[in-house]
Amino acid sequence: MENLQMTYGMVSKLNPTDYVGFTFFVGCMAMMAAAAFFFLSLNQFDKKWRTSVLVSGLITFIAAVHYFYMRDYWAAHAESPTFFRYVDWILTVPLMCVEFYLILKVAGAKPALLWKMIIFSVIMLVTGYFGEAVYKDQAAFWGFISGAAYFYIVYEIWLGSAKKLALAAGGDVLKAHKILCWFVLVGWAIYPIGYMMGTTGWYNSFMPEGNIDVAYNIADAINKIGFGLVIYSLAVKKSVSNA
Ligand SMILES: *C/C=C(C)/C=C/C=C(C)/C=C/C1=C(C)CCCC1(C)C
Repeated sequence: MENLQMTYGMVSKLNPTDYVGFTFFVGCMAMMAAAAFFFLSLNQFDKKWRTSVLVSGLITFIAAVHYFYMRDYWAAHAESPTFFRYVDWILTVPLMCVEFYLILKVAGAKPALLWKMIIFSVIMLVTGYFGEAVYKDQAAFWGFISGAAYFYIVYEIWLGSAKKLALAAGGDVLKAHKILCWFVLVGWAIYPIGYMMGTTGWYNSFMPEGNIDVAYNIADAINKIGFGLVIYSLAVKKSVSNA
């Protein structure tokens, strides 16, 4: 890949056609702005909803810090910052499971549901890391295991016990749950597509080759900030109606 950078002191020079570097830079700013937005909005909510918005702020804040590292790593080495990427995910994806759990708590969600979702998301990420970074020549195999864990999460929230709790809660909670379900089905599906574009496997015959980081960066912006905004607007509605 053509990506020439020279380092002058602390700031690396980015090539004007380095779109990967561009998305890393925009990612830093977007995550940082989103985190500031969520944190600064906290006071306007009822206590019960504050924790949910706080978690949205933590997710985007953790991502912002990792994006600063990933941006620098890319600028310095012109290769995927896979390690930092997965450290970010292993922290933020379980926090997204916490978001699901917190909004369903009003309908009586038990911690067992939370742990089930966290365990499956950790399986999804650890096996994805194996395929992407450790056993690269078995990327298709590890991607398949990871995909199975992903489908279990999709099943759980769309049709399983999480869905039943959302139905029991009804109203704004049910609506927010539905939107979050679409995020997981469509927004999260960008990740396995990026994985297939950037690794070697049977799918290379129909998957266009592409930059894995552009796909992941776009997906992160949609999912982390979008997810947070859904929670934010639920909290706004709930706090206004109780006032
Ligand atoms: C904020 C970060 C998020 C929401 C990350 C989500 C990541 C995934 C849904 C990754 C899924 C993968 C597969 C389903 C198969 C291939 C390997 C992965 C890890 C890219």
